[in-house]
Amino acid sequence: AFNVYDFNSFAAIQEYLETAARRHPQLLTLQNLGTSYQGRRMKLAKISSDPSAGNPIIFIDAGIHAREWVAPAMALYLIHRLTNDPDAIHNELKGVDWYILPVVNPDGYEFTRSNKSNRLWRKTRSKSKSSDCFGVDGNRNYGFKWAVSGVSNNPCDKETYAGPKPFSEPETLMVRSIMMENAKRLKLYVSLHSYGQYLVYPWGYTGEFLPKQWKKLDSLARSVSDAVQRAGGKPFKVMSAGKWYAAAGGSDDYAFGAVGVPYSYTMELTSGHEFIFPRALLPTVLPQFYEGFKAFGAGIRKEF
Ligand code: 0X9
Ligand code: ZN
Repeated sequence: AFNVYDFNSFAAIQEYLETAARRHPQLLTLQNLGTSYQGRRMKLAKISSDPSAGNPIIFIDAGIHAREWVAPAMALYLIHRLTNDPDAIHNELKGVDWYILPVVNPDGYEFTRSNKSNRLWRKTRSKSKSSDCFGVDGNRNYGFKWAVSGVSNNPCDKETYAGPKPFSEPETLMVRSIMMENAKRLKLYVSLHSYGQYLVYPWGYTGEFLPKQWKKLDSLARSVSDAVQRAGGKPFKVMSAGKWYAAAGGSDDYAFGAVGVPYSYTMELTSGHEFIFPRALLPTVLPQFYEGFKAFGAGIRKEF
């Protein structure tokens, strides 16, 4: 059964979402997105205290990289807090809608859960047409400056294969649709990952220059990091993604550069544990990270 302080199966996650939507129909609705490559049904959780108000939207996704289990756990914890905290309606949900896609890559996620030797799988599970290999790095598959840096063109590369073309994967296409359908109201996009406790903003495809709005991106990120630190968590390393290392085709650059989302980030929630995040730490770190999301919400509410 689903436990908010555990790494749950995709099936248990789906069941949790259905139950939560039934329990809080005035707050949480699920939008069917279609199916993953292997046929898993994907759902977007929309949390709003006033869906007809046309509020600014914060869109958060997680788990595009299969092995980064703490990311879906955080997305689900966020849903849990936003729908169960009695005061969320007066604070986090006031004037802002939260759209959350907790597992972007469910096929990869289930593959990493299937046995120990698959635990470090990163990519999707689509079959390549030009080879016997499987999977595309979803975070190299988005159609903005696709494949110009930090990618492999080899379908058998286990880490950074960008795919045969932009948006070759049904999973990245779904995220694109969410962004495009909500482009006007979408003010903040955060993609949750797990590596090195970084909070990075565009550009990711190059480290040679920054967007002209970089100071706003930087200062919102610093307010998030400060909030996590105040709650007892480790601070984030804040910079542009490309200053960390240049890699094109990420969802953060797509949201910012192609969709025009004013604030766009990749948030690496490692807390010192990279891919194999100890389950025992979840009750400590998820509430600390949650304070960072409150800071994100406060920043968006203030500006829009
Ligand atoms: O390489 C990635 O996709 C991300 N790091 S991870 O270790 N989780 O794989 C960082 C992505 C940062 N954004 C861009 N480079 N666009
Ligand atoms: Zn990742």
